[in-house]
Amino acid sequence: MIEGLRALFGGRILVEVGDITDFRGDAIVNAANSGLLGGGGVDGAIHRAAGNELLEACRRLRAGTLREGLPPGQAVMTPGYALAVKAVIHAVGPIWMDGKSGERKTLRAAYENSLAIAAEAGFRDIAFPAISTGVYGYPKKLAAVDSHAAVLGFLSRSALPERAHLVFFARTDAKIFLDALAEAGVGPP
Ligand code: AR6
Repeated sequence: MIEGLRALFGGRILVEVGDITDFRGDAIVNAANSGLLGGGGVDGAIHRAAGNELLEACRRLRAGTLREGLPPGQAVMTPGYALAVKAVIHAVGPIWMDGKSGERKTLRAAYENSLAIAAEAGFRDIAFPAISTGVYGYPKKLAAVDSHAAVLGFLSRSALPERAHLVFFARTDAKIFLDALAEAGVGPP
């Protein structure tokens, strides 16, 4: 079950808590790595819930158009297979180094390129995990400001997707997100 916590930007950005593999809508975004062949965290959960066909689809991408893998900041779509969504949009976030290695630009690109794929596909509801804030070590408060800016910017320019659902696995992470926006003065208190 995914629980709604807060609606921002007239209900087009929704802050939610739960397991993203439970999402019902058009697509979920995967916080993947460049290899695209699965991993831990949300990537592992998505592959487990989607079934082996997802891994096979990723293998085909690697054997075809993505022989070198998917560079950080980019995104690619596969079907959702056993998930309750039409598609999985695999996005590669930055590995946090020192904050001076283009991480912020790369994180924004990962969100924007995912949204562009969703818009092109005509999707209305798309769910994101907090890309790069797990194993990849991106500071959560900074990720809040950067991901929100990217999503808000894109939705301001595009009617699709209608809604971006930001799904946090931990309630404490959703709170960090909302507090960071309030602190930065970019969201409601
Ligand atoms: N639903 C929603 N969010 C989740 C779920 C879930 N089921 N499981 C974890 N999260 P991470 P990254 C949250 O580490 O930092 C993988 O091995 C988690 O609490 O999954 O982008 C990939 O293969 C955290 O807030 O992704 C890559 O190698 C967020 O998802 C690497 O990790 C992201 O944590 C990517 O690292």
